[in-house]
Amino acid sequence: HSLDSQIVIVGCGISGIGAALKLTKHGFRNVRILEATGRSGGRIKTGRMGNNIIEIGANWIHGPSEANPVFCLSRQYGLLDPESLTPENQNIDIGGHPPWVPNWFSSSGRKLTAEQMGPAVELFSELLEECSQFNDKGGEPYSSVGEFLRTEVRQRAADRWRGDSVSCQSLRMSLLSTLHKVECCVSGTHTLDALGLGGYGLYKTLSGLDCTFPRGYEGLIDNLMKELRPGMVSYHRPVRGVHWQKETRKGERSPVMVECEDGERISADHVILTVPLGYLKKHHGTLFSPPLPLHKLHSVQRMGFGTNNKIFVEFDNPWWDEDCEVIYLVWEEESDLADQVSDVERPWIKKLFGFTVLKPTTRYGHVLCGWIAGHESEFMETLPEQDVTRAITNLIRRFTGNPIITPRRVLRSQWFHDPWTCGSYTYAGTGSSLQDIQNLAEPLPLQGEQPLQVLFAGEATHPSFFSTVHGALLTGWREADRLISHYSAPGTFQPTKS
Ligand code: 6YU
Repeated sequence: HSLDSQIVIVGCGISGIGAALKLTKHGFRNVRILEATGRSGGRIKTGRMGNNIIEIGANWIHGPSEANPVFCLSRQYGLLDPESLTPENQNIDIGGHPPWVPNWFSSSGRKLTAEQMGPAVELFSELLEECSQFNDKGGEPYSSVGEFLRTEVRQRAADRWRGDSVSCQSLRMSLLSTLHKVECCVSGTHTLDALGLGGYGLYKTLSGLDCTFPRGYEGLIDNLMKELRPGMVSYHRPVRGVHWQKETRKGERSPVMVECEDGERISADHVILTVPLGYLKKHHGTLFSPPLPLHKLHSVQRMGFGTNNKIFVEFDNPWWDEDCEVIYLVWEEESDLADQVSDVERPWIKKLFGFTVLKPTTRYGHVLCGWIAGHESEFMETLPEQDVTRAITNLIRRFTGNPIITPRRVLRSQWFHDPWTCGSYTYAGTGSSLQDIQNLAEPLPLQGEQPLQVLFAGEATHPSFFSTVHGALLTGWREADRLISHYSAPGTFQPTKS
């Protein structure tokens, strides 16, 4: 009977959990999840710093509104603050960039004003908005977001700021360099030169002002896990091989064989693979036999997967304004948007764009979350904790002009060296297009006696919500639906557009 099919899901992140739930609710009896680590949630990971809850991985529900399944589930489980549930909050359309109240500090220890900085912020958001339109318009005047920004910034800044003082113009150029680093964090890339200009507009935002989980993102995972049959997940069970068949003999059962790190071999009719794109990039050569078809492999290579890390810093007293939500650090001598990592002497800490402020203060005390992307972020992961603390302390002393200020505690994430993630999340690399994401999502083999042996879910496979939790969840549901229609109405499966 079709409901007796053996289904193995690799990975117990939100996409794997979503797939398992949908399949078991439909009635499939033999679904199991193999997870490499000792926990569920993957890149949804809530930790502690002292008495505070902190998010090591995913931070916000991006676009919390009716169209967002993560919002709807979290509301159903009672995990959100009342403000995030209001219709007003759901209707705010921020286009991916929340209107946070900023403070700007410069490397000479000065606080900068909105009057000085405002025009640079406006120019940068205007250019990003233009970037997101190339996908619909078609055509890429430049190959990367970085190249487009560099060229346009030079022209427009010279035109617009002609009447302003040289020092003011130069500070604005320095802020543009900081905003470049912000975007590297948002997209999880080393440099905007690696972001495809056409691909940039593939990412779609939903309405709703981004919100957090007062008791931690992992509450969502805990609630979902309670709905799964106990024992369905095997922890500490990394998969090292997926053996599929290009051609099967008629009537042959369980055509896929999953090989675990401990040597165990599990036969299955279908495998849903939810491992991160970073893991696939690194291990596809040994993971698949036969190897991935070339078009699929090329898409794995063209799509980008970079690193974005957080460094949490706790203070006894705030050095930012009471209403401040984000702190930008402006290095005065920096003035271009080029990839500056070629200078090996350049300290890694310069890539940290600044901090977001954990709110409300009544809950968190005075805790900042620093953000750092790219190779410098990957290097930071290799340093002993006290080196990171020292670099952060010196940085804050310099930008505040206060030589004795000392953080109470520092804690950082290390996503690049996480062997089961190998980075943070997906971006559309230069030369990539929607076709690449569709190739990533394409099952193996699509046709033949035994189709749908290996199915692909995970955030990287969502056409417009890659890099997010809601994107990941939707792909888990999509692959479960693919199997459900395979048995109930073969040949009719159409993934929904969103
Ligand atoms: C979101 C946010 N957020 C910050 C940081 C990170 C991510 N995301 P999983 O990896 O969860 O699961 C796979 C499992 O597989 C895992 O458990 C592994 O252990 C296991 N596994 C691997 N190999 C295995 C093997 N061989 N055998 C067995 N098991 C194996 N998303 O919505 N809001 O604020 C953030 C953020 C630091 C690291 C995020 C955020 C991304 C999500 O966390 C992520 O997509 C999902 O959790 C992935 O779930 P999954 O199931 O696919 O994989 C304009 C424009 C630009 C475009 N980009 C824009 C935007 C925004 C992205 N924002 C992110 C921001 C933050 C801060």
